[in-house]
Amino acid sequence: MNNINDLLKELGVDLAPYSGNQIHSVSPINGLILASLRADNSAHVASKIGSAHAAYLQWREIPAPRRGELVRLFGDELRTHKAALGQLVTLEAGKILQEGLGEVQEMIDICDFAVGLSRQLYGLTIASERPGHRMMEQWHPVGVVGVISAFNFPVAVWAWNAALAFVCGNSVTWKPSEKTPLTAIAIHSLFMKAVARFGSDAPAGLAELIIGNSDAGIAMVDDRRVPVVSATGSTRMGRDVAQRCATRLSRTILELGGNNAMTVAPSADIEMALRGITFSAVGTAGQRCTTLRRLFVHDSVYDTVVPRLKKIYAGLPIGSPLEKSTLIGPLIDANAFSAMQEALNTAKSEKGKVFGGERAKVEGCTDGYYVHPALVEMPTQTASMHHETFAPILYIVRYTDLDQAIAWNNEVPQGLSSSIFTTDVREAEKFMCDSGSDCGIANVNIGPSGAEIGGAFGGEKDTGGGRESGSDAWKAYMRRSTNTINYSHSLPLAQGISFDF
Ligand code: UN1
Repeated sequence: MNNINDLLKELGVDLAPYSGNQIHSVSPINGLILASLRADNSAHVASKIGSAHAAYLQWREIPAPRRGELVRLFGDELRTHKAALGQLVTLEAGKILQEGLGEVQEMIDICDFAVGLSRQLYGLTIASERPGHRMMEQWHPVGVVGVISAFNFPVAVWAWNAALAFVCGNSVTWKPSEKTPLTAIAIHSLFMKAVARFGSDAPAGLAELIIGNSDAGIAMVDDRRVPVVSATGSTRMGRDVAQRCATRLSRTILELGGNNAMTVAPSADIEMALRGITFSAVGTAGQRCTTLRRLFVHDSVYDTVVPRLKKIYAGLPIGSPLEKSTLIGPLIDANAFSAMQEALNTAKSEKGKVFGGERAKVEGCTDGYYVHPALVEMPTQTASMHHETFAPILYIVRYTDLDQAIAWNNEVPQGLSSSIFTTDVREAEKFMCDSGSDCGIANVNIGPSGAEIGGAFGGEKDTGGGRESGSDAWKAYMRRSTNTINYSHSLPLAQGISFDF
């Protein structure tokens, strides 16, 4: 089923309340408009945040395991509609069907995680220095969580944030990318189905959706009733969000640009490394924040790895992401294509040898921007390699010394993901130790992309420092209260202070 109207119908989406002419959902597959929608203005945003705040005041009273039940029901909706939703992601974001389905699976996984978490929002008990006293920590809901998401993971990123936020007792307002409003509307309507099945203790306004341009996002970020803003996208956008939130001293969870590297060491399992490189460099047409962008290959294996890689690249099926055999779908739009060409030209001016990178013709999709993924052999790590270009460009540099490769890994402003292929335990541990990779993710014998939801996801430096998804990332969606309880008959002061009167 590739017809947009059939898909929306199956997902229970009614576009009537959203119809307008300000936001256009354009399919990157063929450049055709899927739907035209109206944009929320700042008054709409304020009113949605008002409803979300009122919903939070009620929702926080519901016991956390019961809140988990709503997320469980939502996960059920996702399971039921996985195929249709995966296809919608493919139509609107252009990623291949396998990856569209994978993204929905990530949502299901985080729902399962959050349901378990709803019975595990543990606080500590701490030994008090005073007799007859006990200290403990409690975790409380924080309020309205504002989520900003990007086109490339149009549904999963919201789910990582929202599933945790809901079990933690918060409400959520969501400003998705203006390039992918339909997937957001579909998710919103599936969530509302779960709310209807859950019953009346889920307040209206628990999940609010803001369809609009960046001014609508700014209105949300500037609203004092939003104590946590979780933003995924470019470093430029994240810096603006961080500055605005700093003005009103609200919290941010930032998941911004990546410029992820892989080191292929002399002892690497080359077949595995080639699989890892290819998936992480060309998957999602190079448009993941975790995409492999820089490859450091040891001198002793360079002349094996690079020719093999060129051969693999030359045979990769490029085409409509709706075709089962396609592995490389389109770039999101014309701007992404120009940015890629510009980056390749700069690489040439830095003595890079470019393989691939041209526009690819795909029959029936003439207005889509399809490209041959590019390999660029560089003499060393050059200035342009410090920038993230959201396209399938893989720069390759030869190295001789692991310290040099780790230094290059860490030299760029971004710090999201990294990996090493080696079968030498010393090298693997060195790569992951205190003086190894400085990224939020450091993998051994797998590529830098395709993280599971169980780990905390995010990175350092220009990546923004936030952590989402698994591990203890939930703590960012709660406020901590430290409680000291005196069950004695006297009032000793801490630090032994005497204050007698
Ligand atoms: C993103 O590109 O914004 O690790 C997220 C991965 C996916 C998430 C990517 N699980 O590649």
